Order: sequence, then C-alpha cells, then structure tokens
Amino acid sequence: MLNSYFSADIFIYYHNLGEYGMEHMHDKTICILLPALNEAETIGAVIDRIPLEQIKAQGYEVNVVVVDGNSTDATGDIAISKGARLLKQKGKGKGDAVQTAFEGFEGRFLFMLDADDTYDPEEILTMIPLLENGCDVVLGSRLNGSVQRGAMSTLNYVGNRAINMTANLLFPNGHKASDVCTGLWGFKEEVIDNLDLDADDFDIEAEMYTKCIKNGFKVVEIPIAYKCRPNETKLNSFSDGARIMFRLLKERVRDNN
Ligand SMILES: Nc1nc2c(ncn2[C@@H]2O[C@H](COP(=O)(O)OP(=O)(O)OP(=O)(O)O)[C@@H](O)[C@H]2O)c(=O)[nH]1
Ligand SMILES: [Mg+2]
Repeated sequence: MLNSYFSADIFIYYHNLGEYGMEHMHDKTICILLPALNEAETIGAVIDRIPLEQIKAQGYEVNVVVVDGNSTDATGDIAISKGARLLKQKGKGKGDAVQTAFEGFEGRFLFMLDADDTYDPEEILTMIPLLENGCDVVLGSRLNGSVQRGAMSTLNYVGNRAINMTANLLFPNGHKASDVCTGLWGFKEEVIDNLDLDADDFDIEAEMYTKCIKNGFKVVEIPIAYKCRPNETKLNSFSDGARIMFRLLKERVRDNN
C-alpha cells in the first residue's frame, strides 16, 4: 500500500497511476499528525487552522491524521467530522501514539503538532521550504520565540532550560537545541524511516531529538509562539521531567552511532 492513511478511493486512484505516477504522488504528499487524548475542546479549532489551501497551492496532497489515545470525549468524532483520518493508538502514552502513526506513514514530509491549540498550524508554511531546501528536521522553538503569559509554568520553564542544557552537553556535536520538548516538528520521510523509536511517554521528543543528532540529520529551528492551554495538561512536571532527563542519558550511553 502506498500510504496507509489514504482512504480507499484515493488508494485505488493511485494504483491506476502506474509506477511513475505513484512515485510522483508520493513526493507530493504531506501528513499533518495530531496526537490527541481527550482534546474535544480544541481539536476542531486546530484542524480548522491548518492552512490546507495554501499547502495545496504548492502542489501537495495533505492528509490530516489524528492519532487518538482512546479518548473518552468526542475527540475522535470531531476529528472525523473535520475530515481528518482517525488512527487508534495500540498502547498508552504520547510516545506510543507517535510510534503508531509513524509506522503507517509514507509521503514526503510529516508535520506533527499537539492538538491542544497551543501551537499555530500556520508555522508549517515556514517549515515546508526549509525541508525542501536541505534540512531534514525542523523544530518550532518556543523558547527562542514567544511564550504567552501563563502558557508555561515557572517550573516547566526551568525544566525545559535544564533539559536543553543537558541535551547540548551530552550531544555537543549536534545542533544547539533551544527547545527539545517542543510539540511542533517537521520531518522528511527518510528521518521517520530511520528513527526506530521506543519511548512510550513524554520522553518521545527527547528520543526523537537525540536520534536525529546521532543519525547525522540536519536539524534546524524556527522561533514560534506558544499559547495557553485552555484545559488540563496530561504532563506531570516532576515524573515526566525525570523521564525526559533519563531518556537523554539513556540515548547517550546506548548505541553510540
Ligand atoms: N494519542 C495520545 N495523545 C496524547 C497522549 N498524551 C498526551 N497526548 C497528546 O499530546 C499532546 C501533548 O500533551 P500535553 O498534555 O499538551 O503535554 P504538553 O504539551 O507537554 O504540556 P502542556 O504545556 O501543559 O500543554 C496533546 O495534544 C495531547 O492530547 C496519549 O497518551 N495518547
Ligand atoms: Mg500541550
């Protein structure tokens, strides 16, 4: 199957294109991935704010995919009503959701952002040309951009700074990270194919970042705005912060490629 996110009619259409056509369409496909657990309050607004027409005007097909952590609210129904594809993750945790979604991905670029309406989907328009012109991974940096008052607690701000310092200390040959834990990422397909992720929780970003550096991918950052979350976070600053630090250390000592 060319792309397991495609609906059946598109799938049949691609199969009739023949080898050249399939290759051509594959190069023109972008996935926008939204991991979501009980985000009924915000998921509709996030999908609505994706600049679909502007991306399509650049010649891309766009698949909006919501990977749902078995939400108990209307997250899935709203996602479908907005035209997104719904994937159910296999296990638990944000990292598990990301792994589920990455497994089914084929296309040119994948963009991932949180479904809690804290990131601006319009930033994807800035990220596309960077990926088209030699960058492998683009991160949206909140800490080099702007953080709305109240969007990040002092504890989380200090924790994020400590995580970035640790990442830069442990991976000194890498790109100088300013926001490893950002929820806004853009990847080329070959990056997705080579990350081989196993973090199930909120340490997924630390694993993605360190594996990008270890694989020698070209990582760049753009400054972005970070807004207040209107509802409950799923992150625990202490336990998840510790898990992220542990992940950085683990990635430093294990297979040092
Ligand atoms: N599918 C899935 N998504 C999850 C899971 N846990 C969190 N998410 C989503 O991952 C994104 C990030 O989670 P948040 O709770 O916002 O964590 P955060 O952005 O690090 O923390 P805040 O700054 O407080 O928002 C959100 O879109 C969540 O809905 C999960 O277990 N499964
Ligand atoms: Mg969030």
